[in-house]
Amino acid sequence: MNSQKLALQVRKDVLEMIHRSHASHIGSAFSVIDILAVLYTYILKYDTTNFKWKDRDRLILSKGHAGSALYAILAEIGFFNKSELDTYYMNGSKLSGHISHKNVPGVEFSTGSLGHGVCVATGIALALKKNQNKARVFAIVGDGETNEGSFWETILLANQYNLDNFFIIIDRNHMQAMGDISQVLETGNLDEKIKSFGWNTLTINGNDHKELLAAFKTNFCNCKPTCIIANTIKGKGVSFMENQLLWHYRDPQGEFYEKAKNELECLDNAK
Ligand SMILES: Cc1ncc(C[n+]2csc(CCOP(=O)(O)OP(=O)(O)O)c2C)c(N)n1
Repeated sequence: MNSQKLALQVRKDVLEMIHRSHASHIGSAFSVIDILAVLYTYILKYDTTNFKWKDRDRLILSKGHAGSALYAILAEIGFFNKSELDTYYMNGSKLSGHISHKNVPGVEFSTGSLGHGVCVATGIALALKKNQNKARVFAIVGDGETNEGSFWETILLANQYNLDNFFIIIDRNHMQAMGDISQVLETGNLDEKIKSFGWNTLTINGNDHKELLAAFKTNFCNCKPTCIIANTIKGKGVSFMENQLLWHYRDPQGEFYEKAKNELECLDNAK
């Protein structure tokens, strides 16, 4: 399956998961799906039959509230049975609302408390380097998440240790839970700021698969970590959810669910 097809299928899966369970964060999940689809289709080294393969690339979804997107990708590519997705956010399910690695093959680390996952990812990248393991580490953070002080500690540390095996992707949809980033806590020019800490930086359209692929394949050859600032649209893929804060928490029911489902079907038929 190519990354476009995977992304569309995952949007459909996530819509069903969140509709069924009355969970939140559909806008956050739709924002990051293209990034995940390109990574899992073309970039990451993994083995679905041996999740703990020591040379695998590691992906940590630091914005763990968008876990539905990662669960759906992992099921689609065969880490576990797709029927598990039906249990998402239900009592007794392994698939909790904020992502969990407990008994879920393919998930490296449980996240949800913003600013934590990216720090753990830094530690893993440092350990891999010390062990001369060539695997790479990818951490996906939200732009609201960059408000956390721990994010900036990571930016300092990864530069100091020349973690050229470490990649941060900022899902920059310009919104967080309570409003626009500019109104809650402005982050300013992330590209310039992070570059000034010694990192390689790239700013791209994070919903465009070609741009994502080119960014992931860029080789800077300078022993420095890389941050990709991926400009995205929160709620991407469903017209009435795009850039609408309401869909950070609201779950699609009734006519909203039907309309979202139809729009995704139309996208499928247009291919
Ligand atoms: C430490 C911490 N504080 C607050 C929250 C509550 N919270 C959940 S999602 C969210 C907004 C995150 O915004 P962003 O990182 O931009 O991700 P987006 O959903 O926009 O993709 C907040 C504040 C949290 N999960 N963790």
